[in-house]
Amino acid sequence: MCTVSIIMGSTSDLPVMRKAADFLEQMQVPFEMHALSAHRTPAAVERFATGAKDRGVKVIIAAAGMAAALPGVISALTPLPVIGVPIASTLDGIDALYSIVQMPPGIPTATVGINAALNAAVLAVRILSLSDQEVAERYAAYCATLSSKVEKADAELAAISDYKYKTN
Ligand code: RP5
Repeated sequence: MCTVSIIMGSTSDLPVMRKAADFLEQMQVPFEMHALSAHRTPAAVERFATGAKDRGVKVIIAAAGMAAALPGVISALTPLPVIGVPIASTLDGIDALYSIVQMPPGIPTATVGINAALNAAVLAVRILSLSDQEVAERYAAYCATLSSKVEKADAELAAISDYKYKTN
């Protein structure tokens, strides 16, 4: 059964959205990927969004560029949490960011940074971790690798010794 749906407006979004797929794969979370467009295939978006919960989907990640209506339209059609990823397709992604983030009251869409597909998947995993102990443990192990990375960086900075006034 698929737990996370990754939806994107076009396969031109795929190079960015692979980061979300890669993380879900790493966390061993079943996911599906579909291309749907709020403007080019509105009826298919409605079919997908209204049926997602009954199919067992728990979180939807929706990515789109330009006038990015896709995440908000999906959010309007499902009670599931929807995470929007603004894609830098035009205007450096500012157009997509503004299109996704400013939802009307009552229809929330969580919005990550421009092209921040990894963070969308991490947020999805955090949501799933509330009810899945195995996913929670895999996510905790991932977090530990982030801490180790910064601790290693701190040690490398401490080892720099070619400054007279550097005190650590
Ligand atoms: C959006 O329009 C897509 O999400 C994509 O970011 C952008 C351009 O789509 P293509 O013209 O590359 O299919 O709907």
